[in-house]
Amino acid sequence: MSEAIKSVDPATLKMLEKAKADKVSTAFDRAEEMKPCPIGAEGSCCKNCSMGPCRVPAPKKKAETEAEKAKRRGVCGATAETISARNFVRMVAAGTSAHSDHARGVAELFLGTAKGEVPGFSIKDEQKLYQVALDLDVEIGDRPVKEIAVEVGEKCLAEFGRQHGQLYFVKRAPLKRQEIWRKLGITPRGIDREVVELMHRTHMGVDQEYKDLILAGARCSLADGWGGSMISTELQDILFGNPVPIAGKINLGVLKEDEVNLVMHGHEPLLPELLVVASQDPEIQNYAKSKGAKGINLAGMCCSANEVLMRHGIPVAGNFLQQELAIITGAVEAMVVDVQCEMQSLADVAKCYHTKVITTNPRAKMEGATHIEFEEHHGQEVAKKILREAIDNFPKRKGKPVLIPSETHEMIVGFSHETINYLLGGLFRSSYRPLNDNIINGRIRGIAGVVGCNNARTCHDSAHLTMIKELIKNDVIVLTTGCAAMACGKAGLLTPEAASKYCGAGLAEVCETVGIPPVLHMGSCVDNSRILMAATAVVKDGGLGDDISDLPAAGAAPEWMSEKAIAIGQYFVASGVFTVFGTTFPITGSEEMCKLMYDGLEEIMGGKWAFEPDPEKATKLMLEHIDKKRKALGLDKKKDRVLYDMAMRRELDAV
Ligand code: NFS
Repeated sequence: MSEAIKSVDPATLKMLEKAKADKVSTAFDRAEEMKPCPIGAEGSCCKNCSMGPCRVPAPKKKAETEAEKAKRRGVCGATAETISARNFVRMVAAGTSAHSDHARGVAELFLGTAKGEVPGFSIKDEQKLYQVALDLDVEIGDRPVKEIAVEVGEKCLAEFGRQHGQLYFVKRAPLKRQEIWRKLGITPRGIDREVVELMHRTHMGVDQEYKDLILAGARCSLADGWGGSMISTELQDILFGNPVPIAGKINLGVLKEDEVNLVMHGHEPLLPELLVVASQDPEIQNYAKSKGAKGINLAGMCCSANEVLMRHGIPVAGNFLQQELAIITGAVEAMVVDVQCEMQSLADVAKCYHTKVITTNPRAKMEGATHIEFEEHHGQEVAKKILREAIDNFPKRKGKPVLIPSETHEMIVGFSHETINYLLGGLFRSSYRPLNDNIINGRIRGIAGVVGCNNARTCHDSAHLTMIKELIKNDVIVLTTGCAAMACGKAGLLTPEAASKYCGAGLAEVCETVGIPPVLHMGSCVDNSRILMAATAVVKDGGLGDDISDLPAAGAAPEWMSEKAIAIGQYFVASGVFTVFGTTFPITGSEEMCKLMYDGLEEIMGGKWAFEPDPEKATKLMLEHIDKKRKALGLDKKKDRVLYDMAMRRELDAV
């Protein structure tokens, strides 16, 4: 295999060298050794019944006769487009389930906390509790906080099993968007219901109309974006605090040679919150010292990292493709995992070093790992037990070769949509007005949400960085989450200084005036719901149309790999966003599906998909879309720059 560059991150490359020397196999190696199945990659394999798997790959020659096309069917007669749509929406169902099961766990813990039954947790952000209560039609009046919180918890939990009507947060969307969903019959009812219905529809012999399947997939995805993911974000904010800008550090260099290194990997911030507190306990600190360590160093990995980074400034060891590499440093005493994005190989890699992999969630066990279950009623003891396991492991590192790459980068993170509101408008006039004004006057050309995973089949972090640098160079402000956000952190894009270094003159001017980075880290993957809220806030502030689909905005996941990413993409599209995915795309085997997803959807729901593995070309598509929307809003004509005085501002506010 050719010596393609595997990562643009020097720390990653150093660790891959070490892996080679240590004879440890990583995802990078396995991706080289095993080629993906081309039929599966294009979504043309149906294994939903045992008459198959049936394969209906795209025809080799372009023009296919009707007779040839008619032959390209599964045993049951399913067409390529039905198979492709079924596979696609099953990914949406799985992604929605992942985010929503996470949300259910948070809602249960929230309710327990509100009732005072869960030691170690409390309601930290009362302000946000009141805001959320209003959206859930919970009366505030002069009721005690506890009572309000219990009702909020109960109502959120009921959203999963709701059978009729619509999810509460649907009404947060712009009115026009809600109307589109209603007309299409895709307003999400209950979260579990949408997932179950999608699994039913895609069972052998049920829904065989690909457009109908995609609409059902949209409905399910909306139950994620405006349901499960949004519930996670909101309740986590109330429990742990709404993020505000905070400084942090990122990359494998955050691991420390002389301390006990514990990496928190996964997605749910519940146990990590307790680990943060317990690690500061003098008893635990002294225990670490008794074993010869200078202290305890907590670091995050994947989306758990984003959660504790944004709220506590805990350093981040790396993103998805760096999970094995953290262990390969030889410096990690324990890697604590919960759910999602954890490679099964961690247990094998850990065998080559002294690292203990500790699983903590009853839903996610791993052969070869130690299981210490996070039981919320004894959460604090569990956290201490895990820390002691890590500390006990520290002496085993002695005498073994350790190589921690020196790379780390500073960053500013924690831009919730409320924080953006405050930063832009100031404490007394919080508003998105200055953002809208700058989009209208052209200093900012548009908004992009660049999110999602890493993928071992493409150069690690490369597509994220190529795309994001190009966007900010073209005056597009970028909102980011997940592994994309971490790629930006490592490359220095999450600092206010990045504005003068990488941005076009207009965006640089705005960022420098407000004092923000041009790329705003909004959190973990469930926090993509914050992007929906930010987009809605921009619409509601006025001057840029009356729906999300009117905004000069675009979304992308250039290095996606997980089913969650597909669910996110689908709810972006169903919310009116033009969304570009890279790597491969699981519908390319059906021409009809491609026509619908890349084109037809725009007419019915305002948003649409695009697939473009080349990040430069993908960025071009985003810019073209942004310009198309600017033109539709009449913002394409060059306007003189106006410095607003108070009178003009008041006039603007009155509109
Ligand atoms: Ni989200 Fe992808 Fe995983 Fe987080 Fe990273 S891989 S879809 S970004 S860690 S969930």
